[in-house]
Amino acid sequence: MSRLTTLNDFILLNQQDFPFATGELSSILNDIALASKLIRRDVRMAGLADHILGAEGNINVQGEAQQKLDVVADNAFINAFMASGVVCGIASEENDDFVAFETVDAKKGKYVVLFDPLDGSSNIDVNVSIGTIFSVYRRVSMVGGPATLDDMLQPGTAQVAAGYVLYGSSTMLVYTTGNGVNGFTLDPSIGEYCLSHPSMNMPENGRFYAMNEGNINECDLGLVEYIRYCQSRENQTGKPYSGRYIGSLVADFHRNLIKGGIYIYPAVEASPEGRLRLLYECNPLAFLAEQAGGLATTGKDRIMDIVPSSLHQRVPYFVGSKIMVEKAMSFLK
Ligand code: AFP
Repeated sequence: MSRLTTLNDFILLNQQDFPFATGELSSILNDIALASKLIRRDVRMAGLADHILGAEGNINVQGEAQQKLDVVADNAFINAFMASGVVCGIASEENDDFVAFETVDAKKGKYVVLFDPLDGSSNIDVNVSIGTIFSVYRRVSMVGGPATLDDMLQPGTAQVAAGYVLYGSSTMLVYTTGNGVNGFTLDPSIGEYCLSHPSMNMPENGRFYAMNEGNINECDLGLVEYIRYCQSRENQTGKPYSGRYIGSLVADFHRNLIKGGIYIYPAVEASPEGRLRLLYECNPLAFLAEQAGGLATTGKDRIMDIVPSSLHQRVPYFVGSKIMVEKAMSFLK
């Protein structure tokens, strides 16, 4: 029997690929892995345990009803990072403002982590895949002081690591530190993430498109034409692409990463800036997409080049197989 490579083994083996290899980034990845196992445990109990299903009763800064599991997941990550001594602050979808950790040890941390603790959380109550998305940056403020807003508002090109956890039919952790993309599947019997998808490459082209087509009458006419093209026989497959939209960005992205495809959330009347958040949804998946040979743009510009102006900034998002994203962009006026 060949030996399993656990996430821990893999991180240790590849530590030298990371430009600032001091073991600190590795410890952040281990914290994320641990927090994700706690969340997975709760996700698996949804439907059985009262404290897990349903709304928390709060509305977050995005104007969305927080689910109980959103809050559980947010706390699991914050607690893991706060205790790490490596992370000086965080920003997340669930908190209006960023959090600068106050202990002396945390202030010595060189990193900040931006995350969406449970993406696609409206799918929790209906037993559909959800995910966690994360992005790690080196702080730009002075080590020893509190984390600042400038630490959080860095362009995607400054990310040192990014990834996601998908709580699906199995639980997977997929990440990059800028040296390709690797995927690990949780073996629940031993409680370890094991390398299952080494060196992931996104096919250059695909036959899946993912968009909330309920919005079609509110989009740019060029995009309407692109969707018609997807539904026609004019594309490279000679038959209509298959539409697949889960409503959990992580799950839609993961399918496209493996099989090839495009995910689109454009500017629409209700969300003229787009719906998805640049810092903890679009940038991390853009880093993964590019590392796997794909593309991520606003329809015009590269996502990772955007200099953020606020924590919860939204942008239009076109991400996936390179040829498909380029084709979609060619239709936009
Ligand atoms: P939630 O986490 O609030 O469910 O948002 C999910 C999400 O950010 C992304 O994961 C989905 O693809 C997208 O929003 C769904 O938005 P629509 O419901 O407007 O299609």
